[in-house]
Amino acid sequence: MGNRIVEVTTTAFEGQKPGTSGLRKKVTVFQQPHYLENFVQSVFDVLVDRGEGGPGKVLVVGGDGRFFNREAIQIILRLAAANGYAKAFVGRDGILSTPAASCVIRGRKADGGLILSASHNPGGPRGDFGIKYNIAAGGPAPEALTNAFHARSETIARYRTLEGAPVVDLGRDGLSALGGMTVEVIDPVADYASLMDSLFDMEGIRSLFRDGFTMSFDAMHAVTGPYAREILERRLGAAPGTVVNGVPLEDFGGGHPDPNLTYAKDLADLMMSDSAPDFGAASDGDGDRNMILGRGIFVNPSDSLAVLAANADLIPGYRGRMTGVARSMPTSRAVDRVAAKRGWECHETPTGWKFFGTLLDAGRATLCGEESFGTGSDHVREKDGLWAVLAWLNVIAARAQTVERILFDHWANYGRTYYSRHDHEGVDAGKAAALIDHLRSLDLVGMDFAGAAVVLNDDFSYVDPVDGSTASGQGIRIEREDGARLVVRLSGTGTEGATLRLYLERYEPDPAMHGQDAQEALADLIRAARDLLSLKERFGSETPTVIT
Ligand code: VG1
Ligand code: CO
Repeated sequence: MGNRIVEVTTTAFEGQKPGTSGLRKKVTVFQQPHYLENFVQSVFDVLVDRGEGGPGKVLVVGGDGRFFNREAIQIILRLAAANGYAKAFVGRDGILSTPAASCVIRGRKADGGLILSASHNPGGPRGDFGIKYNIAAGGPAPEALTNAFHARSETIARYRTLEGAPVVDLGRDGLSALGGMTVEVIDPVADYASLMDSLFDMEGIRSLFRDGFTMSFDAMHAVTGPYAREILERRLGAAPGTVVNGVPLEDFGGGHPDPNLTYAKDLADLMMSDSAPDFGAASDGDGDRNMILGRGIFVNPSDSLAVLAANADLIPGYRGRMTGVARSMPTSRAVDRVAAKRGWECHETPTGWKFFGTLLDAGRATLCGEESFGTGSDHVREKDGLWAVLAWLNVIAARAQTVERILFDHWANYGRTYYSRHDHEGVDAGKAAALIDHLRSLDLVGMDFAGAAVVLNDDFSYVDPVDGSTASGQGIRIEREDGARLVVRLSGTGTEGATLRLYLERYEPDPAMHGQDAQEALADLIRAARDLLSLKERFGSETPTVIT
């Protein structure tokens, strides 16, 4: 108490423009005096104008625990108090996974939340930091809002904070006062764990583990450790040690907490070895991504979405209430085939979870997913790593089949969509932009692409069927008459150079052909893509840095 609200004069920083998922920059950028304050005040200014933030409002704050998380939270709390917020819920020790933050915003009826995360980007003093705003529905702010934050950040001249405010003790649950604002430190896991209890056949999964089912969950030294331990080991009875790398570290143990075959290599190797457990899974820095593996088999995220949709009736929280599915444009069309068979709506949105929000709110999508190891549903408004793991466990328990059996059965029913993403990380940003411009200028319709004619070639744009908002320039699509596709876009989450992403897919209806390696099945398309893009000439190498 007795803390004085002060206005601090500041000057605008260039480039405070949120990308695919919030503002992500090097930690050193965020550590500059006024940098974080400017952005947070810009967010609050926009929200106050819209009646969604400031006086009397409730904010949720938490992050993935990476380096600078705690300092950032203290700064944010002081700005929130000085801007008139009535209450802030904060995860203990500043921790909230991204899906848990969404769950808390919704469950505690907050007006929004600030989530501190750069997801799977490396952490530590030389790593990345990030911040994003989620709206009252629990989802990432839509583009109209993030554009407004950016515009405001370009003209900001002052921010409001508390002078002489104490550092809030984030280590203990409970209430304290910060200026006129009440801070409530909450258990970061509890709300989320009870939501999971309400969705899945927990007893069915418990008996699976009781009967000797084995699993390895790699939390990658990131935020899901405490969530996975509580849910998998304590509530579901998975053997102690099921969760590995389960203590969140500020630098993620020096690793790259991205659950794919490259960065979660230890888990992938284990699952392909003779000592593989029945089931393997991993999650990313902020807990919204998932990787699913069976003994000796990797489940492509696009297939994972399709399998979960096809089996949704086996999961109590979804039985009989599937209305639609949605996937990001570069995600394979495996789920479209399930939707077509069941008569559900099927939506194709731009990359980034923010585009699913309106569809989920309107009840027009129940499950959604992205090829980038993101799967989720209308239970929150973020993709949700552990949710996907529990959904798979539920399906495995209900069907009493291995992951491999479930996958091959699915392909036998719906056909298999061979799919792969090739990333070229750290390429020259100017050259990458020039490549996209070049692709935009082409019209390939009618031309041959690796043995079949192109029927569609455009730069994807999207009209939201719920609110009519539009997004253009979302990725180059080259689609053949047989449905095979190449999609090319640039990453919007990196902090250095550019990352070029190539997405390839081809449909194979014949079950006799379902056992191929994806890279081999796509080899012709991959070759044609590299040639069309002149990767070697433009970037010096045509070999991707990451293949998923
Ligand atoms: C990537 C993925 C995208 C995902 C986004 C945020 O974006 O491709 O599907 O929604 O990351 O995920 P981009 O623009 O780099 O391709 V996370 O787990 O980093 O919050
Ligand atoms: Co993430």
